[in-house]
This record gives sequence, structure tokens and C-alpha cells, in this order.
Amino acid sequence: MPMFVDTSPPGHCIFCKIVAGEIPAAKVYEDDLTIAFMDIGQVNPGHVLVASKRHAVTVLDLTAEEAAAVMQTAQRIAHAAQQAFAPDGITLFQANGAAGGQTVFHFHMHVLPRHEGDGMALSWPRK
Ligand code: IU
Repeated sequence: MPMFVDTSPPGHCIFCKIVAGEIPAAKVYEDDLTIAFMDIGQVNPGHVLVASKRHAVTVLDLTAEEAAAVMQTAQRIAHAAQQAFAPDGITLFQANGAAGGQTVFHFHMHVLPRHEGDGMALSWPRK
């Protein structure tokens, strides 16, 4: 079982509140369609989430434009992470649905700097 499952109604979930500025988050980037902020869990230093601004639950709910924008933002964040943390690698990870490992049901992609010997399975965060 995931440790946390957000079952808020669409538009009222925790990430919608971050997008609206109703709760604080360490925001590192935003544009018309996407927002990027530090993951509160910080699996590794520099762990960022890229979320759609509009409430979409999974990749299946994104428009093509949003999907492209998310990838573009993830690439920007990856470039910044490479500069800031000099990682040996970067994992982009994105879960859809509880069975897919998703625990917050507002679309987001993880950008995670990786280091040799950081102890995480290549398949982080789930086996
Ligand atoms: P997942 O792929 O849906 O499991 O990712 C959810 C992530 O959201 C997880 O890494 C949490 O640490 C993160 N998170 C957050 O950054 N801020 C929050 O307020 C909550 C979860 I709730």
C-alpha cells in the first residue's frame, strides 16, 4: 500500500493548491501549462516534480500540448540539475494510477538526480 493516497476531488487536490499558491511549495519553474517544485520527500538532493497546472490525473488525461510542455519542462529541470548537482545520471519517473505506483492523483513527473552508489534501485521508487 502507498503511504499516502490523495483522494481529493478534482481541482481541490494538494497539487492544485500548490498551483493556486494556496499552500507553499519550493517552486523552481513555471510556465502557462506546467509548474516545477521541490518534492517534499527529496529522495536525493535536487528531486523535483513537474506537474501540469490543469488538474489532470494521469498521462491519459493530458492534452498533447500539455504532454509536450511537461517533457520540455522536465528537460529544463534536468539541465539545471546537471549544472547544480553534477549527477552521474538522471531518472525521469512518472506513475499513473494506484496500480502504476501513483500516490498523488494529479499528473506529475519526477526529475531525480542520481549518483553512482546512491543505493536506489534503478527502478526507483518502486520495485
Ligand atoms: P507519486 O509518483 O504519485 O508517488 O509521487 C508523489 C510525490 O509527491 C512523492 O514523491 C511525494 O513526496 C510528493 N509530495 C510532495 O512533493 N508534496 C506534497 O505535499 C505531497 C507529496 I502530499
